[in-house]
Amino acid sequence: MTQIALVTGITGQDGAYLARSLLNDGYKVYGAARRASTRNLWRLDDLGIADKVEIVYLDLLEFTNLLDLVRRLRPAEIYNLAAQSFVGVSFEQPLYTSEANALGVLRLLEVIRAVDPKIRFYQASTSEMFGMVHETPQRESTPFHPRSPYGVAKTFAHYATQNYRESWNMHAVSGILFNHESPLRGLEFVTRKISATLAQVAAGHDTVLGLGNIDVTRDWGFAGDYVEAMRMMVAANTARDYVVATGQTHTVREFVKATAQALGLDLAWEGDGATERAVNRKTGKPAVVIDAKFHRPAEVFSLQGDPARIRADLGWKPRVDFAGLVEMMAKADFDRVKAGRAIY
Ligand code: NDP
Ligand code: GDR
Repeated sequence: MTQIALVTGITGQDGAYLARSLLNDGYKVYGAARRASTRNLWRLDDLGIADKVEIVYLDLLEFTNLLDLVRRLRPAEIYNLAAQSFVGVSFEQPLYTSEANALGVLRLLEVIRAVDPKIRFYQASTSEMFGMVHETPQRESTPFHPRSPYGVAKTFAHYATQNYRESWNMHAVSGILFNHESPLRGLEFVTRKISATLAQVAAGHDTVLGLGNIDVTRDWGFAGDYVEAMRMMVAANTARDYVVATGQTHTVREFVKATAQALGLDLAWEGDGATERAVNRKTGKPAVVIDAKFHRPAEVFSLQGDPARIRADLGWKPRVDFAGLVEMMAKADFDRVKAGRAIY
């Protein structure tokens, strides 16, 4: 019998990679999207699966909408990837962020409890819950200390998922995923902003990359690897939460330098703090500057995950390392710029 999966956040980065993985294994995939005024399936187009995913309308704020959908589709698995996922914007829209990222998850859990508690549920938890970290590396037992309305809302959702698992015996699991990136990453996130902007500089465009705090460190992996971890957690015999990370950490500055190198850009760094910048030696023009508007009211300075538990229990490990990720993203954006294709 064909397995049915419902993937919320299908128009996002992870939705596209997860849908492709499920389709490859013969699943019927319903992709849940909010109604938009323009078609926003470019990621599914990029992976060549737009006509294979059946799009349904869903908004995490609409309880009846969720209830009707789950009743009608009766999926065996629900992956909740939908969220207001940009940390920076969550400081400007804390209430909306909480409606979607916290209460939206509770709505889904209630719907599953009412329709069929046997439906397996995946919640997209995040390393942002560790925030101001209490130990390094961070593992499943590390205390949470979120630093943004986004992190606070995701922490509520994480505990709600755990509570439904314990109260109603549901196979409801959270993946505590560290940052994962790809050529399909949204342009406002720092890695993609770097690869897309420096690709334009390398192609001779008159563009400058403005960044906030470039001393912060992140544990960056490849999104295609991380959606496999989601599936393993949903398929596991025991419902358990896992940290998903590479265990390696780099600064934003290192990401910039590695991307420049991958693109053959020769940058000369000068100044420090707010005046630090990198000049393109070929043109003599600044290619990277510090712009205070990208600083956050509270920052998560450093993240490094310990994926030992998921490796031991489920055999998951990342296949793409930092250098491979940087090269993949730089090349994809350079090819897009050279071909005059949309950057999105
Ligand atoms: P994206 O921002 O690329 O995608 C988010 C998706 O959620 C989009 O499809 C968006 O739709 C949808 N969405 C937003 N608000 C609503 C709503 N109210 N109702 C229904 N859908 C909504 O995120 P990613 O793919 O990168 O991340 C997937 C999930 O994983 C998110 O929950 C994110 O918070 C979490 N996460 C991501 C990590 C990462 O490094 N990528 C790490 C840890 C957790 P639209 O296109 O209409 O905006
Ligand atoms: P993050 O990702 O906040 O970790 O959340 P993002 O790429 O936005 O920021 C990473 C770090 O880089 C610093 N930074 C900048 N960030 C952006 N976006 N733009 C800049 O110009 C810039 N300059 C410096 C940030 O301050 C931050 O420290 C992502 C999202 O996918 C979340 O949904 C997810 O939960 C976490 O990763 C894990």
